[in-house]
Amino acid sequence: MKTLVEFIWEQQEHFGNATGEFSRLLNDIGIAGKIVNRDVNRAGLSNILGNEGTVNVQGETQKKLDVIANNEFIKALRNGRQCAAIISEENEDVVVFDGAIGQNAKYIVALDPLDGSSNIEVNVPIGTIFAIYRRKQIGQRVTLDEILGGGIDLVCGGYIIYGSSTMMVYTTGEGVNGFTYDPTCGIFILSHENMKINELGNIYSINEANYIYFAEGVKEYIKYCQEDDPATNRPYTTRYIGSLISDFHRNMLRGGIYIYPGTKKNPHGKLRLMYECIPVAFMAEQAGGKASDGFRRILDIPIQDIHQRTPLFIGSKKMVEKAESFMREFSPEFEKLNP
Ligand code: AHM
Ligand code: MG
Repeated sequence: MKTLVEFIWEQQEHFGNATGEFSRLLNDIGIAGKIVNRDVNRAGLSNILGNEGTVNVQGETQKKLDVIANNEFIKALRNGRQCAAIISEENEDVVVFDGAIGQNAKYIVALDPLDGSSNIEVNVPIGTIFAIYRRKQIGQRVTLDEILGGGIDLVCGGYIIYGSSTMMVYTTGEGVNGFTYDPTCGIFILSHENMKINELGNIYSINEANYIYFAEGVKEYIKYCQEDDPATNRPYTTRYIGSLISDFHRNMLRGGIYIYPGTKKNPHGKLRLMYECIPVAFMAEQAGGKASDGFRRILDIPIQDIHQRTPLFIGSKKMVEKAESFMREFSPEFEKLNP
């Protein structure tokens, strides 16, 4: 039995000259995750369901739990002192920590503290998604120019899923590992080692209510998924939870594709690049899967805005490649709609 903390420290020893700062940072994320897990689990008993009465930078209604989760992560990362700044779905601007931490800490964390929050009241799995970026230069207070001007490198992508069990899953570029939370002793334990996505699955996940707005390429791919062809295991089956982490986690374990496409009205789709798409793309690739905007790797998209959106096609490699081939054939004009 290996705990998350043991695993993090072992990895650090493996990489030799590490100082322990990154390990502490990951550990802080695990601690915040445990606190949010407690809040999510008891939400119906502590009067923290429902709307906060405010909207976030995206113009979306904030749930009380969105705000609570955001505060818990900011608090844990500030106390941990390894993170110079936070980019959050719930904050319009970069949250730069005061004093020496905002200047000298090596890492910046981008996160969606509680993704899929429209599912909170109905007891459907929700999650925290995070990406950790390493600053190329320290000694100066973090600025927006540093972030958008290529001053940071992605070093970790992960999520915590608050589901029938709570899990933390992450990659630092050496495979993907999953840890299940044991609430009886309050620790995350390694349960899913070196996770891999099947090359080809038979589940597709997309919000088909938006069908009329979809690009021809997406419509054609959906038709392809629904065709009868036993040789390729079609028709596939459809599952859509409406909580990216839940849909992605299922596809990690079973194979499949998740699509949140752009439409003519919203060519960039809905999901945010820095703290939703990049972390899951990093994990998908590390698990042998693929993540694209329909034409190019998510991880190759330049970051131009901290709240930038992008279409997302993610999951089993062959399924994503097939969807891309439909986009190229039927909707080539969409390639130019994203920078
Ligand atoms: P959120 O960050 O406001 O919760 O939005 C992101 C979520 C994803 O988790 C989910 O896959 C998607 O939005 C669902 O959107 P829709 O309701 O349009 O299908
Ligand atoms: Mg969210």
